[in-house]
This record gives sequence, C-alpha cells and structure tokens, in this order.
Amino acid sequence: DLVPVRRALLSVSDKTGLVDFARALVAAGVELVSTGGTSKAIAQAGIPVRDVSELTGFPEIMDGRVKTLHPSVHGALLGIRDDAEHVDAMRAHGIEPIDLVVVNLYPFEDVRASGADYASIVENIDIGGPAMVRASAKNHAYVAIVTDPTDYAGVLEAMQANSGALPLDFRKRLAAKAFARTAAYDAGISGWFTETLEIENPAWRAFGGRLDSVMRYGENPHQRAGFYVTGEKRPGVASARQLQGKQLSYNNINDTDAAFELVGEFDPARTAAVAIIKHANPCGVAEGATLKDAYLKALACDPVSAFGGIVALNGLLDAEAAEEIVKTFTEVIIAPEASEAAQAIVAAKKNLRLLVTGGLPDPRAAGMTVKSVAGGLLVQGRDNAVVDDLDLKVVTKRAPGEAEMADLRFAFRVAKHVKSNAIVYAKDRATVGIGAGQMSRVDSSRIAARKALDAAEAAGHAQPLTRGSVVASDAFFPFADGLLAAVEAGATAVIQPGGSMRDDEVIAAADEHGIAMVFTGTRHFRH
Ligand code: 93A
Repeated sequence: DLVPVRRALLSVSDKTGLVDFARALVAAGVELVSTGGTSKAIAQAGIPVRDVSELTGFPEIMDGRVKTLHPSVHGALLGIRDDAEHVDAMRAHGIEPIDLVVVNLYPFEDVRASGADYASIVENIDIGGPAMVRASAKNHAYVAIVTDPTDYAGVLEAMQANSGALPLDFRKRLAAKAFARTAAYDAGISGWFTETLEIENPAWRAFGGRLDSVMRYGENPHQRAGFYVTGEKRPGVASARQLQGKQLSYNNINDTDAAFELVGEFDPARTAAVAIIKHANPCGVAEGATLKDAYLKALACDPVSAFGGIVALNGLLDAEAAEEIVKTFTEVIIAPEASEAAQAIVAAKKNLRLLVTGGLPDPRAAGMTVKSVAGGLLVQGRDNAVVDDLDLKVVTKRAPGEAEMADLRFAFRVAKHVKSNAIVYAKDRATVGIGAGQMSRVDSSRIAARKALDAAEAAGHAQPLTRGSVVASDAFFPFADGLLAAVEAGATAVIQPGGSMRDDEVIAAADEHGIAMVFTGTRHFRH
C-alpha cells in the first residue's frame, strides 16, 4: 500500500507555501519537475528543479495553453505500475514515473469575480491542470494528488511517518478531495456560461443554490431540511428581511411564498389586497379600500382556517392593518414594507414573524419551477399568465355586468394560486368560498359552497355569501354538473378556460339559468 515518493510534479497558480514544501521534498530525496512559473519560483529559492519540457522533450507552446498536455506527463500519471504492458510502454517511450502531483488551478473563480473581461475569464479556464489532477486521482493506487496548499504539511508528516512513502488510504482521501475540486471548478465555469448566455441551468439552480439556513425539520419532524437560495433579485420569501419573530420553518417558507406570489397579482397602484394562506392554499383573499378593509374581508371568507395562517399584503403594513391581524393567531406577515407604528404593534407578539421584501413579485415575470420526482427533476416555466392579458370571450347569451366582470377577473386571479381542482367563489372583490385540491371538480365546488355557508352562519347572515356571487374554475368544466352546482349555490356568472368536448352542454346549461359565462382560453393547473 505504500508508494515511495521519488519524483514530484509541481504546477501551481497559488504559490502559497510552495518554496518551503519544495525544499522539504528535496530534503526527503524527491526529484522535482515543474512548469514555467512554478519552476522559476522554486529555482529562484535555490532549490534544484527540472523543467517539464525537459521531461516531455517539447517546449511550452501557445502562451502556456499546452505545457503538460503530453504523453510523457500523462503516461507517467496514468501508468499502472504492476501491469507488465504498462511498464513496457513506459520503458519503450522513456516515460519516467511520477509519484506525487501538486497542482492548483488557474484562478478562474477569482478572475470571474473580479469583473475581468471576457477574454481574461476564458484564458483562466484551466485545461492541463484539471487533466493532471483527474489523471493522478484516478490512478491513486500509485500516485498522490495534492490540490490544496493547506495539505502540504500533512503530506510531509505522512511521508516522515512512512519512511518517505505515502499510504493508500491517504492517497485515496487526496483523490476524493481532488475530484471534489475539479467538479466545483467545472460547476463554476458552467455557471458562468449560463449567466453569460442568460440561459437557465435547472440542475445548477436547483442544487447550486447557496445554503441559507438549516431548518429544525422539514414538512414533518422526522424529515431534515434546509433552505437553499438561488440569489435571484426578485422580491419574495428568499430575499426578504425578517424584522422579528422565530426562525421560519420549512412549511412557513412554503406558505409564505404562496401568499406573497398571490398578492403580487394585485397592483398596489390600483387596489389594496390581502391573502391569508394555510397549507399553501388561500383561505381568504380580498381587495379593499385599505389594507385593513381587505384583511377583514379576506378573514371573513374562512375565519376558522385563518387561525395560524400566513398573511401577505400588497402594500405597506400600516398600524390599522397590523392591529387587526394580531387579533388572530398568525404565523407570518409578509409585506413590501412595514411602518414603524405597525412594527411596534407586531412586536407585542414575540413569535410572530414579520418579513419585508422591498417590493412585489411581477406576476408576468418569466421564471422556473423545479419539483423533484424519484430519480429526476421536473422543470417548467413559471405560470406567468395574467387574466388581464387574456382574450376573454363571453360565450353565453347574457354578458356579465361591470361588477360581475370585475369579480370574475378577481376570482380567476385567485384561482391561479389555488391547488387543483380549484373553485373560487367571489363577491365584491373578496373570496367567499374556496374549494382546493380535490380530485373531482364537483367536490371542489361542493366544498367551496359549503365553506361559504359556514362563513355566513358564523357571521350570522341569513343567506350564504355565494348568493349573487361569481365563480372561477382553474380548468374547464368537463360536464354541466359543475356549473349546475354553482347555479345552486347562487352564482350569477362563471369564468373558466373552456375547451371541454361538452362546452356546448355547459353553455346551454348556463343560458338556461341566465348565467353569464366567460372563457379565458388559459388554464391554471397548480399541483
Ligand atoms: O493552460 S493549461 O490549460 N495547459 C496546460 O498544459 C497546463 N499545465 C499546467 N494550464 C496548465 N497548467 C496550469 O498552469 C496548472 O494547473 C497551474 O495552475 C498553472 C501553473 O503554471 P506556472 O507553473 O507556469 O505558474
């Protein structure tokens, strides 16, 4: 297992500790071979060193682009020392074995970070260095590869302890470190290319993010979890500033993201909007004259579910809104900003997390979502369709009135953020019943209507709030039954993508009941 170190090849950009290491190797009886700059630094210190071109019989050419890329070097690194044919080949071609390789690479990462020009960055993509690192690491059965100056001392110690040889387990660990280094080096180059070309690299983004925090646990206490951030400059949960409260949990981050992406649909120049989220689904969303007004309307939709929820606002959290929100147990508040008075009110609730983002997400922005499946990643563009941009078609005899139309747009905007199958009843720019995540659309309709009844009962209304409401469906009604359920609940207008084989039946049912129906042509599945 022990390989005596007789010859070493040194080729390093980072020359930290080089001279001392070289001197100690020579003192241990090792012959040094080296490339241009490295060899110069060693020779200047009065230490004997052979130039690699002497070994290869070939000069360094093309400004050093080709200096160690030669069979004399790679044969020495890759040859199997107890394979007769390999040994014969080495002898036949005058290849002198190399036992220790000391290489660190052109400083691509530093040059890129320094904002250097394109040509300099490209020039700092090391080719010969990684080739030597990988060759020696592959052949760790005979060769030791050192890629980090902080390992020099350990190498000398191990040699001293083993009469000038290095043990196999030591070489193996060096090889593992060497491949980790070349992998990270190539990831850096690949990342630079994708950035330069402005193309998405899903694997890099999914796994190359920076670890922001390790959570106490994942979706459940027996699952470990961490939050990786991609560093994109978009307002949201990853870039938000936490002003107070406990650390966000895994579920908090997921729900807070859902909440804030939803209120991003509402332009603050046009309206104040609030969303309350539970388990990644909204349990109440509303527009209002003020954020307080919007919050109270959102809360009325499903006050039971709102307990322990996440509240997102599309504008500055003011004292009036904060006062209302803290009356209900809330896990997280997220808003573009928060006034000092609002912060003081929230401060009374020590555990309540308050996040400010400095802005709202753009619902039209391109982007990407990544989801893992067994053995793979599913990648897709962000759903950046916005109802205002869609070509809405009235398909019924009766067209929606102005108020109905405003509510239809509102309901479809919300439905985009409800897990499928999604049914959203809305009235006066507030949800009054939401059915989410059911396998059958009719079940979602029933649940939404049921929720509206519950809310009416809780508020002491004689009528369910779905009376005179509108309804949105994230995908088409395959049969008339879904529409008839809405009619029964008291809806007067419907918005849905259309496109079912039975659209005619659904439209006929709507006409029969005097319902106004609008097709969007665009679906908002969300799973
Ligand atoms: O330009 S290279 O890709 N071609 C090579 O053949 C080569 N051999 C070593 N880069 C190459 N190197 C790198 O040169 C090493 O990885 C090291 O970073 C650097 C050392 O050069 P010098 O000894 O001239 O300072």
